[in-house]
Amino acid sequence: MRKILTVAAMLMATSAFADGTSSIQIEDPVMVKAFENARAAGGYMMIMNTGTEDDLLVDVKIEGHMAMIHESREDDGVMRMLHVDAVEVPAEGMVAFAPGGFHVMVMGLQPGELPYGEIVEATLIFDRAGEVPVTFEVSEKGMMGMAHGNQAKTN
Ligand SMILES: [Cu+2]
Repeated sequence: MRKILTVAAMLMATSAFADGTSSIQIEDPVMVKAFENARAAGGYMMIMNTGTEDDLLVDVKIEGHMAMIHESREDDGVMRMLHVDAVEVPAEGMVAFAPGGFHVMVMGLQPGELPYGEIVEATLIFDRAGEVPVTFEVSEKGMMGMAHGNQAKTN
């Protein structure tokens, strides 16, 4: 009997993450291109975790596009972008996706794809919160896009 109760308790704990009330909130999403026909775009936003447990952003999906999580890092004075497998969003904390740091990278864009003003529906995938939709609007490079000026450099 004790075993059955334990299993039931585990099932209840698991279903708590699938009830549609996500503890993840996204604010100020924007997708920036360095220039109109740029081959890549960078997605920026604030990710807030209002829950009491740490969460992990593990993937990003945009239908019809190749998207991944990148981090810009300065290494001996050279700005590099690295693919990251996961970004921790601490309990009752937040993580900024901003120029010079984390961003959603969309690559392989053809001329005319994702014009300024286009709405891009993306899905962020979290370890605990599951799928969280986010709507980016493609914007012209302003202060927000500065960090992507070096993306064509390999060294
Ligand atoms: Cu990038």
